[in-house]
Amino acid sequence: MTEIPKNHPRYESLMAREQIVAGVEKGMTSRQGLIAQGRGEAFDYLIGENTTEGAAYAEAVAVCLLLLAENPVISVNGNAAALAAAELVMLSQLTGAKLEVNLFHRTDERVKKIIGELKENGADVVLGENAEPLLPLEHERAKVERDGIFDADVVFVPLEDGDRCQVLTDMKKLVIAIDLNPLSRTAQTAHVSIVDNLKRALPNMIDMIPEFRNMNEEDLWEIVDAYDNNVVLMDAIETMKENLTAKQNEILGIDEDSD
Ligand code: PTJ
Repeated sequence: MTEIPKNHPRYESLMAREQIVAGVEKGMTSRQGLIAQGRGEAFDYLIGENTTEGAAYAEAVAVCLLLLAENPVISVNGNAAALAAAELVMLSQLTGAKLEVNLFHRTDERVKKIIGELKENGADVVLGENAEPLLPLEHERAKVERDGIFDADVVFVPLEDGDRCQVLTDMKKLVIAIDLNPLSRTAQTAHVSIVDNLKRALPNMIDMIPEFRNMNEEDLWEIVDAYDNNVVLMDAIETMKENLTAKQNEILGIDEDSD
């Protein structure tokens, strides 16, 4: 692992890279996961490497939905496991959501390694080893467990690659996604799209749980029902446009505050 000094201006981002590289070295993360991380970094740069108001709102709604769900499942892939295994386990414990490993570049070895990582971080049970091709997809993401994603009413998919999200919504499941790319099929298809870095979104969600845990179902549904995912997606795109314009003005020496 490359030693990154804490005062490096890009410390957080470089550390996340190291985590993904370590995930590949451990056999949990796919090599393609390195590319996915790079794409995420680029969008994170555009959003300002901060949790926007819109993302915080989506995170709150996601927490409400997880608390309301009868059979919530958190789907874990190689990138999520490398970046935030402890937080995924904590979120599952605090909301009662099951953890299931579901991979695009699936191998039994990777599934076992990710389950091992989640258990090392405190998980008791992790589904995924007994997955069957139950989803109408022609790739390995079709393999899910009957008691897990197949039967879930709410599925939380941190870092997804598109078509499974569509299939899950077609199956009338409510889907929460984390994806820094607001233009992706996943972000456009999910019911709640969190346009934020997984590494910020999960701790935010964990911190929000005490605020919602004791609310009655009616109040939680009111929050969920008032939510419009398109507004959140538009907000993310608007923030990116504003950040690009501000940078452009800075390069051109235009003072935004002057008339
Ligand atoms: O472990 P596997 O085999 O299931 O494979 C996992 C990856 C992520 C490789 C696979 O699902 C994949 O190829 O995904 P994509 O199509 O590259 O999509 C990943 C999305 O996540 C992209 O839109 C990225 O912008 C986004 N992303 C990447 N890193 C982060 C992120 N979003 C939030 N936080 C991140 N850290």
